[in-house]
Amino acid sequence: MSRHLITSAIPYINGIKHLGNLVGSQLPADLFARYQRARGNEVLFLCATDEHGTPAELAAAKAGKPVAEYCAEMWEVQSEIAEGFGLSFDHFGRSSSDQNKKLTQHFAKVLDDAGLIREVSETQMYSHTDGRFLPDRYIEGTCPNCGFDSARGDQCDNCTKQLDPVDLINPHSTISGSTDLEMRETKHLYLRQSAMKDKLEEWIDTREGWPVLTTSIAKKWLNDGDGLQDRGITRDLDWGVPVMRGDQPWPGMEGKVFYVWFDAPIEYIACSQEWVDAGKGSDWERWWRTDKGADDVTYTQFMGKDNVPFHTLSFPATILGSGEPWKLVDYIKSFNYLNYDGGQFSTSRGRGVFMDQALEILPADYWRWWLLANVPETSDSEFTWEQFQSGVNKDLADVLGNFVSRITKFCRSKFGEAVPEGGAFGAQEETLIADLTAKIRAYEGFMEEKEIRKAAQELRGIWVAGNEYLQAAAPWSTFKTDPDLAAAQVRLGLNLIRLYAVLAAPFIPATSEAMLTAMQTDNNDWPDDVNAALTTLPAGHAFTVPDVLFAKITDDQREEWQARFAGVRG
Ligand code: B3M
Ligand code: ZN
Repeated sequence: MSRHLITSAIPYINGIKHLGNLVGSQLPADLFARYQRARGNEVLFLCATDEHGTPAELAAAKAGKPVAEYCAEMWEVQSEIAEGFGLSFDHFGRSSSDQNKKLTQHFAKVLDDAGLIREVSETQMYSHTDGRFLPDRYIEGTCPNCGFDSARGDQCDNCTKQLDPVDLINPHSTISGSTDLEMRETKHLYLRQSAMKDKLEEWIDTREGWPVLTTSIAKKWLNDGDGLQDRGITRDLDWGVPVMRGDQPWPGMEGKVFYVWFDAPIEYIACSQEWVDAGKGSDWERWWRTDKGADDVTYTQFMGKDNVPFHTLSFPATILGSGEPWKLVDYIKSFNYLNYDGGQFSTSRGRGVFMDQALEILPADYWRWWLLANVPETSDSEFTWEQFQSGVNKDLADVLGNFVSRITKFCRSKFGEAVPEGGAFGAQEETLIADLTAKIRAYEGFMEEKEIRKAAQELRGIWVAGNEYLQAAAPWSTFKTDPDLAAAQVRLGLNLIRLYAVLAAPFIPATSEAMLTAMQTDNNDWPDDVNAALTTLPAGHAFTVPDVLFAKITDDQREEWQARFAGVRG
């Protein structure tokens, strides 16, 4: 049994996420967690809301609520939607937790002790109209790197470059729109990433089999211009983790908070403490401290490409720089963007389908399947209603759903609602079993490697193989001449339903449950031996014909949804 620590990038608290966010971190992380659990491994799967910084402050202001209250409410909302999508977090934490505050202040102290923090007196953008400094998202302008005209003060969404507000060309305040800005003196703490460049580079260079997307982004920022830059880790904001040196005040830093990207990844660790404090686990250190048993943990992170610099450079700088035996990530799976119908999904512009809306129109498994099968792994991919309709109708309704319905209904009509007796598997069945064995081993390989599109394709192939067998074996004809053989074929078919439920559970957990319920079994053992797996349900075992597993999406529905989601969210 191996041990897997799995984290998904933690979504900003500022509203309900769209399907592009979902497929870029939480959903693939859930797939991997469910798969590892299904293989009998020990899993700790964590996610949380990212509650600090300008995204939270701006969204709360827009909602006209105190920021703490806004965050508490949105955590409830996000947590409920996550449940709706079957995201199987062991804990869904909050970066504003006390645990995270303490741990963030602790890291600042040990980094300072290690000489990795310096105080910088610098100029920041101050807005006369707003009467305040404008860090990060409070300011927008043109990206000096790529020319994108809505780059934010902390990062360009277009080219992923990490920025400082003063870098922007033609900046304006996002609060008032004012361009009446002045550079004003203020004091901040900087993490001396430059001093850790060689260590980080060596670490990146020795990661084996990492996705090119991950390492290429890391290398780009390691060697950008003058190399890795020091990063300001404090901000002139009210909301956030107060700047403290452990539990001691930090002279000169009164009234300031840590930068959201400093405390957000630390929440991965704090979340495991929240998990324990919520009474769900008993020992977080054996997941995180290599001196307390975490050296045999495999730690995998999932995230969109814009989050990669922070996870390959900034957070490892925190971990390595601390000099303490914290567990470093073993594998970073990163994703490109999912686009929406010829443009970008956009939270700020309300463009695309949001998670709550998706669940209003169809059950989670329809979305899970299509999104994972089309995950933007090697390049950006695109959601169109035509492709969604065709993917769902073909793979889920025609292939999987139809198989289940045909075999259960045929059995009920000829043999009754129990696995039929008599007959033995012949050459045709042996061939199928050999074929399935090869395909299942390939599927396991892709899941292990987190090659999600290939895994989905293999799973689809496994379903197709069952359909082709059924078509060729044709128990409805065999039944007339050799009812014993037909019984064996149907017995195999019913066992295939259980097998499919087990294999597909990481992708479509609710449907998988429905299939096991129909087969009246809770045996979800992984098919290490396919032959044995296909005799799990013995002759005489009762089952029921399930309701239609997947309804086809009609052209009318498609057109209605296309129109409904064409504009911006109101
Ligand atoms: N909240 C960005 C995002 O939601 C950020 C991720 C933090 S991961 C530690 O894409
Ligand atoms: Zn840019």
